[in-house]
Amino acid sequence: TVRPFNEIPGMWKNSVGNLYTFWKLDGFKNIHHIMVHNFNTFGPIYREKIGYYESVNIINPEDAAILFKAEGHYPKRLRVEPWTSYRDFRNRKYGVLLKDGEDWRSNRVILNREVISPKVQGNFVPLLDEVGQDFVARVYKKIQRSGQNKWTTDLSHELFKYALESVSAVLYGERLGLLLDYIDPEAQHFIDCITLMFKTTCPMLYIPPSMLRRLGAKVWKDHVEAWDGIFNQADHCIQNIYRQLRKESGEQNKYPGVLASLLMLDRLSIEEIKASVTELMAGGVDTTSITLLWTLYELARHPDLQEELRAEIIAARAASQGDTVQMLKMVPLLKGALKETLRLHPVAVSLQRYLTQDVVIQNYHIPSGTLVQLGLYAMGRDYRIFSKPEQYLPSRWLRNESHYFRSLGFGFGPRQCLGRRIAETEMQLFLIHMLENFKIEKQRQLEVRSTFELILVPEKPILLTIKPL
Ligand code: HEM
Ligand code: 2DC
Repeated sequence: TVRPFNEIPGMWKNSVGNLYTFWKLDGFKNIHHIMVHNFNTFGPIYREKIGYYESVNIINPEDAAILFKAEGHYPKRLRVEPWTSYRDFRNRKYGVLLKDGEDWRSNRVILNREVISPKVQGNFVPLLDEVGQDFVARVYKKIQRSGQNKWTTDLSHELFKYALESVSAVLYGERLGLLLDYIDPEAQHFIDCITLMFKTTCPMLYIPPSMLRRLGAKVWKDHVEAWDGIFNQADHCIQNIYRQLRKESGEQNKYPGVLASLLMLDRLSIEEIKASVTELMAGGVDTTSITLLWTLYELARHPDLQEELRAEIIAARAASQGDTVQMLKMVPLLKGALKETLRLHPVAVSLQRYLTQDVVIQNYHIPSGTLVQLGLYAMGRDYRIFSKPEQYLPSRWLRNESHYFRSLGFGFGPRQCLGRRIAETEMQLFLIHMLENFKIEKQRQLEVRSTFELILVPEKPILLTIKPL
């Protein structure tokens, strides 16, 4: 017999007390470890209430399948209140990230065609390939300047620039030139604003932003300043393209980029295009750069695997005879490596959906409307779900063990990551170029753990040494 909702284990009765314990445990930074701890204490399902939001947490792939089958036609995830508050405060439109219902769906189907459908990947590859080549050239320069035939550095700042250059190339169809010697202070400011925006979001997940706003709290002011910086820079880029488009019809055969395609298509209002393109530009920086940093870190720790990947890439390069789109179909281990990175170091600590129908999970009845969270970080590290979960083994994704609802780094279904194709292509090309040219090594260093800054990021700088092959 199915057990009632109220019998789900967990600490969901005293939300204020929970918020206090959470805060004492430095929960803002440790939410992923706290979730692992809770699954170990309560088992594969638990209820919780922290501050103003209440949820049911699950960890098993089979339960994830039930969740996503009950997400309905307009899948809705946890609303990031500080992000909607900012837009309401400044009177800006929500983009696809923050919209819900029919408004979300009608925008999303149009964006899908220009951003994530298989037909556009071919347009992105030449642009992203060029950015990858420029990154390699920049690294050679740094190595040369060091005078030691190697370069030891915390690559994160370079990776942020690589990611912004990549996503801008795709969105605007032209290069910003961020990988040149001269650092554009505006681009650097944009990058800093995104990091600040993520950081200042965390405390406001649990304390209503409207309250912090009335109190004149610093965290709200910083958050507004960060989004202002993001929107100003994006507006600037968008205006540029808009003006160009009105002046001339552009070169006929050149792919004009996502923004120009959307403007010419004329199915979304300019304000709607602006809102979503800004979200794409902001969403495309920290996510891919940090995933690449973790991947380089893992490859530095596993030199044999690094060799194996290099061999796969060299063979694919030869077999594809200069057709890069073709080449990307010949690197399964490399794709496995990226999945493996997202298993151990996911960007999103959890995936969430509001149920649109009653379901039974772990023999508990859960009513329609409940917010259910899948603990993505906890799932990736659970030995009941992955064999030898602590080991970085890209080949596990090539073997025929079950992958059923286990590769969820980009989310799932119609509400999954809109930037997924851009992110995957950009990361694959980056690793291809890096491994074709350099060896990645690392200092002797203890394990680097994750810390929660809305997205999960390395708790401390990762120092890598890059040597020419
Ligand atoms: C949504 C992960 C890169 C833009 C999401 C979601 C996840 C995610 C987990 C929520 C999906 C869901 O609820 O099912 C990642 C990871 C990335 C990445 C792991 C890179 C390694 C990007 C990039 C962009 C982007 C490069 C922009 C170019 C977005 C947008 C949404 C989203 C706009 C919201 C989509 C919607 O609500 O319809 N991403 N992302 N992401 N991501 Fe990404
Ligand atoms: C954060 O409890 C923890 O891809 C919360 O590119 C639940 C939650 C809700 C939505 C998630 C968020 C978490 C992490 C960051 C995500 C976001 C949805 C999209 C966003 C996963 C798990 C991200 C990083 C987007 C951001 C685009 C933005 C900068 C314009």
